[in-house]
Amino acid sequence: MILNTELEYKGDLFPANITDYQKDVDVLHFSTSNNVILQLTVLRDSVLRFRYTTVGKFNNDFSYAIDEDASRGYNHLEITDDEKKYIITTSKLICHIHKTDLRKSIYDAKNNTLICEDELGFHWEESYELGGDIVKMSKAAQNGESYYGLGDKPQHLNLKGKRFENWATDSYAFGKNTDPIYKAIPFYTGLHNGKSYGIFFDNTFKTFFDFCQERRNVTSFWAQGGEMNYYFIYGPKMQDVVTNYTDLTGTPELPPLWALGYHQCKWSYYPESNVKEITNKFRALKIPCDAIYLDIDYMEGFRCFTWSKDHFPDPKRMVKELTDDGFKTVVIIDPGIKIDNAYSVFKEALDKDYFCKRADGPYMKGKVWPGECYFPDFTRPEVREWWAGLFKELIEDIGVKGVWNDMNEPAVMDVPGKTFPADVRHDYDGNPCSHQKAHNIYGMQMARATYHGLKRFNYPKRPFVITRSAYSGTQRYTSTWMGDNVASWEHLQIANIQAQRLALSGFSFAGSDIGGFAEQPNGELYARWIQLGAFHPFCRTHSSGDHGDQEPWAFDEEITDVVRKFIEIRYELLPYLYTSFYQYSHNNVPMLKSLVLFDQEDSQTHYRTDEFICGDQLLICPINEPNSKGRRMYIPRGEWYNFWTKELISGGKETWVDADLDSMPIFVKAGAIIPKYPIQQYVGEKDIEELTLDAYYKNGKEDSELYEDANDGYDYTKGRYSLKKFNLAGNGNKLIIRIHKRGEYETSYKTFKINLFGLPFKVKSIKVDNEYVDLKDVKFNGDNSLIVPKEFTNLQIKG
Ligand code: MIG
Repeated sequence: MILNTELEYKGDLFPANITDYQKDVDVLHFSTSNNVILQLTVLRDSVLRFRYTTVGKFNNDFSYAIDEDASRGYNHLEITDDEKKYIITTSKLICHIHKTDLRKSIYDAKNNTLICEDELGFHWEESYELGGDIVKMSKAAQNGESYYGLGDKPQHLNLKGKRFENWATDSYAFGKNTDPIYKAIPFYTGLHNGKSYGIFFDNTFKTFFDFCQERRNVTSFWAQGGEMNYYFIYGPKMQDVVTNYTDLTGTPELPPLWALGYHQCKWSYYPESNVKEITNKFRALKIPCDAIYLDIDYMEGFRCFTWSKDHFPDPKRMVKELTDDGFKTVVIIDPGIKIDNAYSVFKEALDKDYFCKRADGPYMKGKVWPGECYFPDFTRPEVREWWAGLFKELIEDIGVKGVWNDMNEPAVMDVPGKTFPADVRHDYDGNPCSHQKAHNIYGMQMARATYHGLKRFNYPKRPFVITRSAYSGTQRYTSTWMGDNVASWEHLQIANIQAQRLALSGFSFAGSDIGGFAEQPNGELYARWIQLGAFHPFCRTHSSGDHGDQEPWAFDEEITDVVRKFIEIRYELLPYLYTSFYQYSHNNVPMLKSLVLFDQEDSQTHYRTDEFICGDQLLICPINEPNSKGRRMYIPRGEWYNFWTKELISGGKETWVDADLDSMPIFVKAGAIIPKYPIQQYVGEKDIEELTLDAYYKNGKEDSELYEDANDGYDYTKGRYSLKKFNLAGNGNKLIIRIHKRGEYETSYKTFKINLFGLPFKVKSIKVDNEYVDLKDVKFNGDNSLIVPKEFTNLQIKG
């Protein structure tokens, strides 16, 4: 078994000297005298792929992670060599490959500074037990280097000094040091000397990453099988590293806008009367909510695609009534299919031979909620197709709008390892393999099949899927949550870190179980958690049944008011969040930005964890401790307005910020134009008759964006969207706002209400598109707000 640590284990093998070099356009092959081949592909000027074999021949090249639409192409490629090395030069990078041992060094092409260098480089250990190799890579750590990424790890944002394992694991009530948990996202970014690069180790076996834990100056990563196959992505801006990784592994299409609303969940709301009681209460208390979830108890004996006749006698009617009240119904679907010959889903899969099998032929039998189950092999295209088809009734007929995939690590009860044994067979899309290789992508392939089912049967509306397990690239199909967290203050911090970490690992559409899944929060903790969750791309309260109620009104009235207030802020900010989603979906930009991602040149940001930017102009910092009246936080460089008091503050320093229970530290970047909807109880409740723009004066320039479309459906792909770019420029006693519009979508509203904050002068004149406006004609109130037609292109305000 793997004992690897580099120092402990002495059985490592290494590449020998290069004996042959071949080039086929942008794919280079370097072969050594001991049968190692390095295949180097130049994907982009800043993206190189390194792939190794130790047997002189590569296996079929196949990846679930890489998006088929990933960009490719470079401006420049030149290959030369000297006595010691090959030199590959693109417009961004220079890569040296040493002739004696295949080790590599990568430099920034602009100034020849070292970015990343092999220490031992590629090496391997023969795996007599499993077959093949344990493939390893080690790199020299640079001075002051920091590391970020790896998906859902609950530890400090900066991974330096730690070692991690990637093996999707059901982790009820995990803690800060639990590793691994539900997801396997083998991507990280390194940052040193102001420059950032990323490494995506696209290997689905159990992988390990060591960030200077074993040896102070070395980082390494290795896998229990498969190929050493990784992508090197250069920034130097971390944001470019993340967007390039996200481009490589893909982004989701836009979700329906309601999916960015507030969701209420519980294990479990049943029977129907209980569901109605909850949804009615939301409306009665005027707490906005768009989605209600049904956990496993809605089914008949936990059989997927069935309904409990006792608890939900007429699901179609119920779902319709919920829909009429603005609630979208989301139901859970697990991978385990109950062994029951009278159950059609089971029978069909058995007849068609769709279930996973053990190495010697028997089916993979495991106990989950329904009792003994078999499990579909989602790595087989026909099985995914069949699975997608199973959603017809649920979606098309009954009207369910979203599906929640749980237990897809896959989790199995009462067995060692809590998952399939290693010998289970998978098709792996025509590359048959054992569970060792398929484990980490099993959940992803389930969510993918679910997504295709929803997309088909919900058409022309957009699908909504949420998954617990994921591998790199899963974000193309589904949103995600962090699994079974705990109602504790520490877990509030963990949720904050996980959401940021997932965003910088390409997976923005994520949120925690607000309030905690296990145990019971008090009202204060719940309120503080809603405050954070309101600024996460996915916003849902969820909790397990055995620990009491966890609805916005489950505490006292003061708490209910705080919860309502923050959910209302989220609903006002929907156009801002949707624009941010558009920037993610379209430009690969993460929806949350840790401070290090926002300003990597400021070394103060490298070890910050609490503060983050939501979208690109709101600075958020949750209150993580009980009995707080505020907290100290770091304000990044630049000018920021306090969201509540509109007071202007210069960043680059730590400061105390007041935040009683009904508040939290929120700042707006100076110059920002923040679009706002009126408060609605659910998306689409109101026709938007006027869009509010909160414009924050800046002495200088700032750009903002507003993306809009029909909020559902696919018309936007045919040009029916509206993308407005705002340029705000302030200069002494003058403020100019310009708009450039793209796209053919006509918004329902005719006017903007512009709220001006921070104006350093008293308004004397206003010009809209070069026409002076009579100050009496524009509704220029004492509160510095004015109403202008949405078609305006140039607004000039003078003091
Ligand atoms: O073994 O479906 O993480 O969100 O409520 C527990 C019941 C199974 C685990 C999920 C949780 C869900 C629960 N599930």
